[in-house]
Amino acid sequence: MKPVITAFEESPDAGRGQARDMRVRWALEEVGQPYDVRLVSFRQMKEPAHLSVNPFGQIPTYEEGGLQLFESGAIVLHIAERHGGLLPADAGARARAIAWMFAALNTVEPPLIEVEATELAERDQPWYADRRHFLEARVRSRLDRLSRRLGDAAWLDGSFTAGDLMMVGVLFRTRDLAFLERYANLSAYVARGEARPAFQRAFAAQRAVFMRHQRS
Ligand code: GTB
Repeated sequence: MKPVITAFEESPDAGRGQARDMRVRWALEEVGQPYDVRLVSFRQMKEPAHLSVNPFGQIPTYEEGGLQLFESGAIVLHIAERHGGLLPADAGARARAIAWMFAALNTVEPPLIEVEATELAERDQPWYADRRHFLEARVRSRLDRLSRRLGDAAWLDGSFTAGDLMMVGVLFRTRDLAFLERYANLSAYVARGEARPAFQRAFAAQRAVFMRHQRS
């Protein structure tokens, strides 16, 4: 049975792969699992049918048979556990890969989101410059540590895992914020992720939604 995921009918990112369905698409492409996409409008996301799958009224969601999931991290972990290729067979390495998924979502992504949010919602406030400075310092402290840990390695812990997929998925979104420029190894790491054929297919698929919408 093909899983069905949800994505924005009209993504505000104009097909740049910034919305979180991108990481779910990428995971499905990595494991070779075909999927369908149900596009939802902002109005539909807040209606009972969608809220019954994601109580916060957001995308992405994932449905497969009787299973309904929300949260991109939980969805990617589910995909990685059900298919080969994204989690190592060794129990310790598997646990570490999952730890990197949590690190991406719980330690690296939040300060980045805060920077995006303040830029969007608070830039006219008199205290904006101070707040931005504070938040940028938090992002840099996370990226400094991540950069030091990655060093010259290709991936975070040996071969490519769901931990790298999530970390690249988070860092990929920061390009507009120009944080990666000062970390050559993190820039190369993200570029390695983006060069993967599965990433390319996922990116093309989400972009096709935007292009179709442009034409209609
Ligand atoms: N923790 C959840 C997860 O990981 O799945 C967060 C899900 C989430 O933030 N979903 C967003 C959403 O549905 C889309 S991805 N927002 C609608 C709402 O809350 O009403 C966040 C996002 C949105 C838009 C852009 N963009 O335009 O560049 C980038 C990222």
